[in-house]
Amino acid sequence: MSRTHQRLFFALWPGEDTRRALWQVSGTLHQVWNGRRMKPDTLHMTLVFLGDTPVEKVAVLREIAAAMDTRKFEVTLNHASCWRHNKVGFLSPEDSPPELLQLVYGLEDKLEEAGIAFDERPYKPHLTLLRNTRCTTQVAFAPIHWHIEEFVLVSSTTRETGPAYQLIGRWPLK
Ligand code: 2AM
Repeated sequence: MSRTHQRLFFALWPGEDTRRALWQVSGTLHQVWNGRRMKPDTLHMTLVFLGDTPVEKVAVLREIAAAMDTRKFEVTLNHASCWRHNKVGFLSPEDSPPELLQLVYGLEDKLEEAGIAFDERPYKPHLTLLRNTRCTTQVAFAPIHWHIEEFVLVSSTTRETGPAYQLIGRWPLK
């Protein structure tokens, strides 16, 4: 692992109850779609993906995160789908709550002002449950109502067993 850079992203990190519900849906989808299930303790929704970031920028990232004034909100994950190009199977909200977009775009604006690079492709809220999968048919599941009370900064390293995530900061919403 590099000492000068960390692979970072801002994310929503589920609490235990939501994590359990997500794992259950992942099992339901996996039975039909196959593929590889993401481990329950790694499930998350990315807000902004920074990628390899110089470690000296982390202090600025903390300042940016602490200055966000987004209110608590709820995300309803009621849609299950796959992307063809990367074979990812995911849940997403049919409607993105305004607070979610405010948080994402707020972070992006501040990162841009600070000259910190991030993935600038249009934001598509999604929570990956399966990799190497194909959506063969629609699968019914009970929507997950996820109460968002905080967001986190995550450092990602690649292990033989898959990605390992470490939470290096967490900030409560208002
Ligand atoms: P994914 O689940 O769709 O792969 C850690 O890799 C997290 O960052 C995952 O949620 C992953 O999304 C996301 N991610 C990885 N590379 C990314 C990129 N280039 N742009 C946006 N998000 C990315």
